Amino acid sequence: MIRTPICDLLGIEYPIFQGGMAWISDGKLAAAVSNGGGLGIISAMNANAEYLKKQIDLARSLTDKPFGVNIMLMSPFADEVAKLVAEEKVAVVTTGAGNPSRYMPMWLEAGIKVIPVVASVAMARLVTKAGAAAIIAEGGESGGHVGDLTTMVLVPQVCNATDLPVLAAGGIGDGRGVAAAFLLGAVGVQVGTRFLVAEECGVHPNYKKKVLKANDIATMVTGKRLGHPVRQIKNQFAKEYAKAEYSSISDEELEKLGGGALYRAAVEGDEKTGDFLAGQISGMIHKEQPAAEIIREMFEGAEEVLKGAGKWVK
Ligand code: TUI
Repeated sequence: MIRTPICDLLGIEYPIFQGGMAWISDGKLAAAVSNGGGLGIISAMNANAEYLKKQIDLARSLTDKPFGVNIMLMSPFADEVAKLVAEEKVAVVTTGAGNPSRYMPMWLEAGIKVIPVVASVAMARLVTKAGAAAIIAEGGESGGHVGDLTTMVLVPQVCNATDLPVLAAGGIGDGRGVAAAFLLGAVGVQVGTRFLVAEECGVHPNYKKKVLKANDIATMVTGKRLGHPVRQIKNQFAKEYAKAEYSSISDEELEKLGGGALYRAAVEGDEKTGDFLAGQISGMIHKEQPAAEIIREMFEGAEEVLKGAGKWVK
């Protein structure tokens, strides 16, 4: 059995979070992950408080276990969803794509455990001072909005910079990845892409198919010109967007080109014009499974690897 301080802090069985994926991580998926012993997370994405309230109610109807909400700080509705999670007193709030400091006093006042996703040591230091309960260090192997550093170099540097528990994210898809995260100093992991193909995940079947068919070099990063690099599976949309980034079109036109593309992928399953955000571990995923089975498999695998980890030490 693998148990770490993050299990006791949150009252969960396995030290694993399911990443907040826009248009993908809803109340149903979050509840399935929490029922499987991890921490399920609802994505507040770019939606308003009314949407989020429905998803929180749905999760509460499906599980008695703790779950979290991920707030994407660049969302135009960040203020109203930030207020809602405080009113609802959700167990955990994770944040992404920015600095959560302006909301921290309100969340801490509500007794929420705030666990920001960071992509740099500077942000890890800042959220430590602001009262975070733990930190998720996410490397650029992940899907969606990515930083520059890999998980391999980010996690140990974040561990050196804070006394808080650190979870590793980005590039973790099986037991070997979980074991590696522990060896880098983390006490838990956050996994997005592998839960995308969970049976309980309601994303469009074409999205799952794209991830299941992907190989090691199937993803690419676009969006650097506008300062928001995003990792996704290479397809017509991603290639055309990449080409446009190096053309003479204006930033406004480029922004327009990206609008609605994730919705077209996740909800409509449009393989050509959709934007299929996914991490570099896509090439390691070959089957759809229940969320609880994914968790069990990853931790049984990690246990085996960790038990044999001393074999080169003479
Ligand atoms: O946030 C994510 N993943 C995401 S957000 C998203 S929605 C989106 N769509 C289009 C463009 C941009 C975003 C899709 N996937 N992961 C967590 C994460 N946070 N990765 C990187 C960061 C991050 C970046 C900068 C955290 C803090 C930060 O601080 C900025 C600053 O102020 O220094």
